[in-house]
Amino acid sequence: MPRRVSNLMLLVVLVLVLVTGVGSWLAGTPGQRWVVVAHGVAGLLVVLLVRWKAPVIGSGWARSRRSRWASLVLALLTVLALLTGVLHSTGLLTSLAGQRMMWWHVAAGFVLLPLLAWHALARRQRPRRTDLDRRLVLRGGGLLVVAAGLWVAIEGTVRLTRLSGAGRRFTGSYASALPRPTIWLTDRVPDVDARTWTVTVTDTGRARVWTVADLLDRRATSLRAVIDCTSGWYSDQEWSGVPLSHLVGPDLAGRSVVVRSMTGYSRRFAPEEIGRVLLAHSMAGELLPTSLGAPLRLVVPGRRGFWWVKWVDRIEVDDRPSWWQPAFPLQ
Ligand SMILES: Nc1nc2c(c(=O)[nH]1)N[C@H]1C(S)=C(S)[C@@H](COP(=O)(O)O)O[C@H]1N2
Ligand SMILES: [Mo]
Repeated sequence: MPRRVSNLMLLVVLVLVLVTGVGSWLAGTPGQRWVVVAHGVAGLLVVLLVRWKAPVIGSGWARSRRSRWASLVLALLTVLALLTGVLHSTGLLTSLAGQRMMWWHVAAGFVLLPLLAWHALARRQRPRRTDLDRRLVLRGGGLLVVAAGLWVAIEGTVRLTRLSGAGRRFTGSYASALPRPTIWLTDRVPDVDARTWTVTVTDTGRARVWTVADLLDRRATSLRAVIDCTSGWYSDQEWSGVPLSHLVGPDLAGRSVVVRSMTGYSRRFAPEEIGRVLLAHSMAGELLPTSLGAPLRLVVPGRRGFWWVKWVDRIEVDDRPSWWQPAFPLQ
């Protein structure tokens, strides 16, 4: 393969890795499993492309440009991301220096991102129209088949040898007996006093204020649901509380519902989703501890953990569409 072509192919695959990696955080139902599988296969494609990249790295290094050190760091971070990905998914090693393997994997991915952008610009390769010929399509297809085969072989080996990776959920997460108190980014556990806590529900100018006692007095609805954090764990629990549909609506057509934490953290939901969302006060028959969102937190079956807003104190119905929010929380 000409160097230009293998360089470009590697760039395309790396972009695919990053897109499916972030996409894996959105996978909440088994039907979205393919994103997580695609991430694994794309990662293995990177490994296969090393064969063509190695001579490029060799001659680049020999040119002794000062920026070669930045490229070296990029290479090391790529190796770290690949290694931590394999260690996490096989279960060979699930934590390192007090952090879960998934944490290292995500950290490597994020630090790598700006370096990759710089490298791709500084060592720009101009694609030629003739690059995309039959040979390239065949070669690309062949590599994809080999990568998929490797993925199946690794997954099969993990199951046959009963490595702990075999017990992972379709999202790649590991079971945890209890949910792990988790902060998305920079949020903080607030001071909570359930006796004075209120939830204000507003809908087109009208507001209704509920105390925790009001909500505890209502007959609780219970359901089993899995909370599955993007940091790589999940926990299957019985949650009890008040269905969100008892507090808002019913005429929500064309509108959406924002659920806010006392901390400012929030998520917006489409009307058709509200039916399965619970405003929970209890887990496994006990009132929630503060770290897990007391006095009231959301339970959103089929959605990843970052949708399960903790310390809820405001619920607002407005006319904005449900996609009117960043794809991920910012705090
Ligand atoms: N207010 C608030 N709610 C939040 C978060 C947060 O940082 N702030 N973290 C989210 C994330 S990333 C997850 S995985 C779950 C974790 O719930 P737990 O701490 O009960 O395990 O809460 C979600 N709700
Ligand atoms: Mo999370």
